[in-house]
Amino acid sequence: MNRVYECVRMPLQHSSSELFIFRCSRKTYPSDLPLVSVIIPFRNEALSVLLRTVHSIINTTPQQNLVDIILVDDGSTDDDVKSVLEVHVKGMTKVKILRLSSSVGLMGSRQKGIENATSDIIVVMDSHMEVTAGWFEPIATEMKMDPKALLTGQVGVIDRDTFQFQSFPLDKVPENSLDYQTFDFYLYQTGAFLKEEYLKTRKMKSDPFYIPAIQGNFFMMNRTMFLKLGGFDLGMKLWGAEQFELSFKVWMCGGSIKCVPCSLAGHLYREIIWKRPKSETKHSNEYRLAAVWMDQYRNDVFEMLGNYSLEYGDVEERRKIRRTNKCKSFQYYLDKVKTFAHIYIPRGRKAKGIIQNAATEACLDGPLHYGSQIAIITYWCHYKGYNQYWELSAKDQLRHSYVCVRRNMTNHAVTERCKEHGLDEQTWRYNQNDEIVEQSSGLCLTANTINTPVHLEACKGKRNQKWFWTRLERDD
Ligand SMILES: [Mn+2]
Repeated sequence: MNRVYECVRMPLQHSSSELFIFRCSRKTYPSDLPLVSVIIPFRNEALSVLLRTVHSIINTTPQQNLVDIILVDDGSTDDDVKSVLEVHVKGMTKVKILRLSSSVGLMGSRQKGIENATSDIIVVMDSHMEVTAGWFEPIATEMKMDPKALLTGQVGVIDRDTFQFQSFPLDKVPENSLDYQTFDFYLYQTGAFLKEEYLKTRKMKSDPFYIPAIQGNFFMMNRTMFLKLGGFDLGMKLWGAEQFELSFKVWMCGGSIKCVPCSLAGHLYREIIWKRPKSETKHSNEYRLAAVWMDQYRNDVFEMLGNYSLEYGDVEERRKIRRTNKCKSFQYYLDKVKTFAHIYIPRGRKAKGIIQNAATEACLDGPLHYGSQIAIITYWCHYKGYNQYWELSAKDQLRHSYVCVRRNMTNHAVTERCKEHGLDEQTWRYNQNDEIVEQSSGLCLTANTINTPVHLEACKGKRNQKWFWTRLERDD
């Protein structure tokens, strides 16, 4: 099972975070820390889960710093959170319930809560999370020192059966394998590595570090800055891509994003309540984000998402926010991120697009998550990008996102996480005979029947060894 952390992802080996907390507890923090409002949107959350969230904040946040907890009910229909909730929070003077008459989605209800907050520093979190003792001081100290930062903590997993909080001791993690959450150009949440040389510049392992983007379920920010940057884009629907919109503009408009590893929270991974209706234009959130903030990379996003629909509504107001705040370019952001993280930027590619086989006319198809050695197949071409969109990178990797195609022991093409410094079995060439040749073996990618794995065999100029890319031009 994949254990996903907000800014640090690791397979869990220890259920105890004692060592980690011990190291953090040796830090000292100023006494005059900012006042905060905590915003928690919910929709039909299990009452007990919501209450655990609320209690954890009340129990662990210094009373003098906690101004209020704003629970935003996004039009719940379940009885207990609709009516019984009041009974449970009756004695808690800091808890406010803001009921929205109809559902506006996760993003919209976060926004409503933020607008109604009275403190200048806001903490936004999900309704199925718990903060842990000592979470507040490290993140609030960082906010005090760097008011323009968008901050997040280390978010571990709450076991959905036992409700045990789980995290891992950072001490045990090799520095060069700090795996953090970032985005790819499909605008998916994915993982990539922080640069070792950057991590070494910090005095202590428990010091905050830069990250490219937040996951969105736990963050602290200056409210004035949040609103000045236009808040969330309410032209987006329900949820999705809004965390990247906030992240991109914070970096581009004079701020930065940091993970404060000593601020620990747990998240209960569960089904997403806010369902996108099928009728809704696919990817309009991603298109809006790309159109407003991503400059020349906009078309890459459109292409990777298959140009399925370019309808994304009017974005002029959002562009105005960018101009008013004199925000820098998306390239500036990418260059900044490159100083501390290994990210894949789709440029200098030798070929891109769908890859169609001459014999079967089917398209090369493979998952967008790197998992472990999942077979690449051919499948009927759907011309919608995604799992059928491929790039031959500047480093000769046949890839999409952080997923590379490699030859395995049985000469099949399988997925593997892209290696930063090239791996022979991940190196490919597209030659003049329209063959895709794996470089360490000289074998050719060969298609079988549709919906079966492709394999590698000696190049014989056969039609099932000929492949056509939609776009061959090299990009800048
Ligand atoms: Mn969540």
